[in-house]
Amino acid sequence: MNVSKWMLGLVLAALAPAAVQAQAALLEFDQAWIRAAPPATPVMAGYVSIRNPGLTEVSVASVESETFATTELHEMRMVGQVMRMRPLRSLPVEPEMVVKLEPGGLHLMLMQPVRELAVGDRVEVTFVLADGRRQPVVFDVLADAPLAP
Ligand SMILES: [Cu+2]
Repeated sequence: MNVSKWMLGLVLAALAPAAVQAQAALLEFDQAWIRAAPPATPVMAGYVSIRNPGLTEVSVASVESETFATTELHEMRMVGQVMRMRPLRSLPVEPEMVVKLEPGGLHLMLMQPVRELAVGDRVEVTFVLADGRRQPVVFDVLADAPLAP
């Protein structure tokens, strides 16, 4: 074995773990918005379209934001005749799938904003993936849902 082949072997060995990790893609976020609310409203809702461009499932474990005291992922479900919401433990996004957080369904529950938010403001919310990776996403504060692209 000559030196250059030996070097190549070292390089490939070093790359292998990275190649395996690369299978879990980062998520793609689109149409991220928070519904504007009257001043002093204690709870706001955020919506976003989340796409997994990869080949393996990617799961959102939690959401964080410095702009709110508490930030949770919520789902809506019918309990008897009543629509209730409850926190999700995690939000799995299947490969090639889009999960939509939208009014009446999945949403971000954004509690106790630390400052007043008005239409036109932008707020960063970080999505923490199950494997620990963090994806900050900028949300626009809007009066109503943005038009679909
Ligand atoms: Cu909620």
